[in-house]
Amino acid sequence: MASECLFCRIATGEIPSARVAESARCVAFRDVSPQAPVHVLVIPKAHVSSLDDVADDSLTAELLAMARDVARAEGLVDRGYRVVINTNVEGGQTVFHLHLHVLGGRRMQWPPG
Ligand code: DGP
Repeated sequence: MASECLFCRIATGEIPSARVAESARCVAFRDVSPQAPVHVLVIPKAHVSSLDDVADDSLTAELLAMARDVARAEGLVDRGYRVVINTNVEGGQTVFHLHLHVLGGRRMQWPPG
């Protein structure tokens, strides 16, 4: 764990969050600044800075499966939803601990801003 990393501290529970799912390696919690009626973040518990830093792609698959399961549990599947991974500065990443955004409950726009 990187002790100064916000999402590492959320993963351990040191910083509170509204958790919606958890597995041995991953956790999902509601975004503090929701951009849609449903906005959940899925993260690895271990520190990984960005998608480009994943060393084990079984973790990538587990994160994506948890995002799918969260979308199902939140009732988003029939209407549709979006999963986003902002990566590094031009990708819009502001917290440098890998996270998948699960967004739903409104019509999404394309292209993204
Ligand atoms: P990104 O821009 O892709 O790095 O997204 C970072 C997200 O993290 C952003 O949507 C807001 C969210 N966020 C930042 N700080 C906190 C926090 O302390 N708690 C929670 N639940 N979410 C946070």
